[in-house]
Amino acid sequence: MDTNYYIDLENRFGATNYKPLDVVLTKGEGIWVWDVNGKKYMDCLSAYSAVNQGHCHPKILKAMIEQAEKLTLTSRAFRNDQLGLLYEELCRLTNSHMVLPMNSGAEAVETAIKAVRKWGYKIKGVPEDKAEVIVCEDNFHGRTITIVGFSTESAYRDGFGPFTPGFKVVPFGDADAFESAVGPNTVAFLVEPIQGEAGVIIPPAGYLKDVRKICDDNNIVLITDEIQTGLGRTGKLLAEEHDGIEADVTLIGKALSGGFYPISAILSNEDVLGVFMPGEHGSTFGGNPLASAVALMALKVLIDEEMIENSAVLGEYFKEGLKDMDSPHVKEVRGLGLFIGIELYPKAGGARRFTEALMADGILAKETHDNVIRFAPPLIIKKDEVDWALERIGGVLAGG
Ligand code: IF1
Repeated sequence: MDTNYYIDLENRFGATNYKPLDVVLTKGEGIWVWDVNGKKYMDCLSAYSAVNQGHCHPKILKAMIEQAEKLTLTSRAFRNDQLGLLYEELCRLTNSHMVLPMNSGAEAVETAIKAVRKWGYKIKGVPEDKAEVIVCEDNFHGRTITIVGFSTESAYRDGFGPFTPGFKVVPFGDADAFESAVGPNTVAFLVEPIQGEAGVIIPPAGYLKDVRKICDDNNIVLITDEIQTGLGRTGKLLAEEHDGIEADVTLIGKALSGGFYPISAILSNEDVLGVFMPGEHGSTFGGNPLASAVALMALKVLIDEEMIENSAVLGEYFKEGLKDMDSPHVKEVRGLGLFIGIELYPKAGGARRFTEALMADGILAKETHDNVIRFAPPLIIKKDEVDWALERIGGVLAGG
């Protein structure tokens, strides 16, 4: 069967909410994926950082198969012998006190919003139904009605109202603007350490430190969405470590399973997650033994195989290589670890033609917001593989 057969099937029967590059993948191993014609590509998207450990990591695969043969799902009506082990490991690694497992990133965000609202009423003493959460312009936190309701991107929100009230939007990277927006009923500030979808936007140095202090001074819960930046992507286990701060609530997902399974988690101190009483929140699949066993191994290989250090070292190397490139189109190269964006001048005619040219050359990368090409390969990439990519990216970006 050729590429067009699969594309036609998707076009005939699939909802129209995506416009993927026309490559049909059938196999993945490490940083490489293959299409149905046998052509090999370097994956520089990593499923939006869900496969930080590389495609089909053999140890995660083994853990998944072994657990699938034993027990996959109990629901939380009963206990299982994997979930507690995952809790303990997550708390140890991130210095958290409590964990709540969910499935998707958006569910983790929703859960955190529920938790901080309840915390606001029970602990902070905010009057009923008055809790307010402050978020940032150009945020991306997922696709539920509540989340798109506080998005500032019209494509994500238009036509989906009415929305959940109780959110205030401030510019990203501006701690003063956040402080000015704080009111007596502010319960939380929700922020991405680096805005991914907005175009790999890195806030000014000291931003998270300032935000941390403002939250402390005003008894506000700091929630960091590390669903994309977490688990080694930026060269640290959590991006907050770059700023030497600890959020009160940290959201992780994506690479928590190394791409094998949807699993997310809310990590917090006891104050915040401690507000949930039995029956007040849950999920059929959240915390199931298959997900827990997969996540345990996904975390183990991330650390044992030194992927986080590799992300820091080769991310810097990759970024410097991109900066050294002679291209009339490149306005800025920015990034942290293996989370890198190239912003093009508007006159370059948009990033899509470059991602299409890269695909022809054997590199899968994704444009975001018209003018940014994002490079986020699995964290196991090696130096000679970065060199291989740089050579091709240089060729594509040099063109007229
Ligand atoms: C899609 C973007 C990336 C996220 C952060 C929460 C979520 C995401 C910081 C929700 C999800 C995904 C969603 C995916 C594409 C991708 C994405 F371009 F849309 F913005 F990565 F940059 N917080 N991001 O990045 O997690 O519910 O999807 O598990 O196609 O929507 P989810």
